[in-house]
Amino acid sequence: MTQRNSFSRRSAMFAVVGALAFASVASSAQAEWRGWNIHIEGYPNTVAMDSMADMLAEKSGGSITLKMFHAGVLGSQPDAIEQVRLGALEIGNFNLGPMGQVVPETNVVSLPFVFKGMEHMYRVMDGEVGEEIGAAMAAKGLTPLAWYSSGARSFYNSKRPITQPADVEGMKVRVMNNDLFVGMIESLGGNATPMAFSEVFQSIKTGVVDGAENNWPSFESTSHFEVAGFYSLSQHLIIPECVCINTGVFEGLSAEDQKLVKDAARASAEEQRKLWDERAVASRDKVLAAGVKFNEISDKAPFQAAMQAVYEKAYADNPALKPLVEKIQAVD
Ligand code: BDP
Repeated sequence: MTQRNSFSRRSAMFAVVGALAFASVASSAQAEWRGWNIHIEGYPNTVAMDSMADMLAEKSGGSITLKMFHAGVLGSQPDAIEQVRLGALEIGNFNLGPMGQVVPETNVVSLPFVFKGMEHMYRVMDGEVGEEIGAAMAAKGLTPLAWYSSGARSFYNSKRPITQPADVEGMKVRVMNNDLFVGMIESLGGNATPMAFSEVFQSIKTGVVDGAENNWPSFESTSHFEVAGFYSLSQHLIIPECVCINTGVFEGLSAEDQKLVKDAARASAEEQRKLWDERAVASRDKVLAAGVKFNEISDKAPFQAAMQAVYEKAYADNPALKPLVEKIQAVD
């Protein structure tokens, strides 16, 4: 499905989901929430979201229940972001990458090489900048309850190892739905195709695209490694993920329930970050054992230099991003 089709389908859907959202708010004090998650059983996010659902039921004595729908069965990520925003779904585990189209401030974490590493990203998101980004999200209907990890994304493809920007030239690369990522690939001389996560395997297999970029766990859990045998450790993006709740739903809760829900999300994030570290190693081991050709990139400076254009365009589109980047850089 092209992005354009998915957008027009989406507008038709909104009329319906808007009515449903109203009906669910109007119904009763018993909250029965539905949650969206893109990942399969056993993936750190899936396990952690299920834990959150268990905690909610237990701590609320059954007055708040969360039914999780995994593996993207309720739709693509851009659609699900809209559904939570409008209240047709209450909760979602979202990557902040595609959220940039809806909440421009979140684009700051999608800027290539903006974080110094995973620990830096945690410190930034758990601090003042995380609060600021969170406030912008909440104002658009997506209140973040906790931040999950999504590791570092690197390039993989079916053609050749990537060691320098010239290796990306002419390559057809799938990206998440955000213009910023299109610019990122174009700055390296490649051709970017925004596409739903669920379509990537088939698209690499049939040559619609040559490759994509993702962290070890997603490269493995989707079986992309079976059709893209070169993984090059560019680590160009470290994008956090949220557990987000519809702002209206959250604000409709008592202060006590808001705390209960936040606590459950934060406990699930602690679990997710721990599971993440384990899964990253296990996934890497699994794909390497399956024969994936892996290379480190000793000199990332040429990639970073090529990203200047991405920063300049991002600042021109949204001047608010520059002070945010400076705040991120000021965090140790
Ligand atoms: C994974 C993220 C997921 C994204 C996916 C993608 O966890 O939210 O949808 O990448 O590339 O790492 O679409």
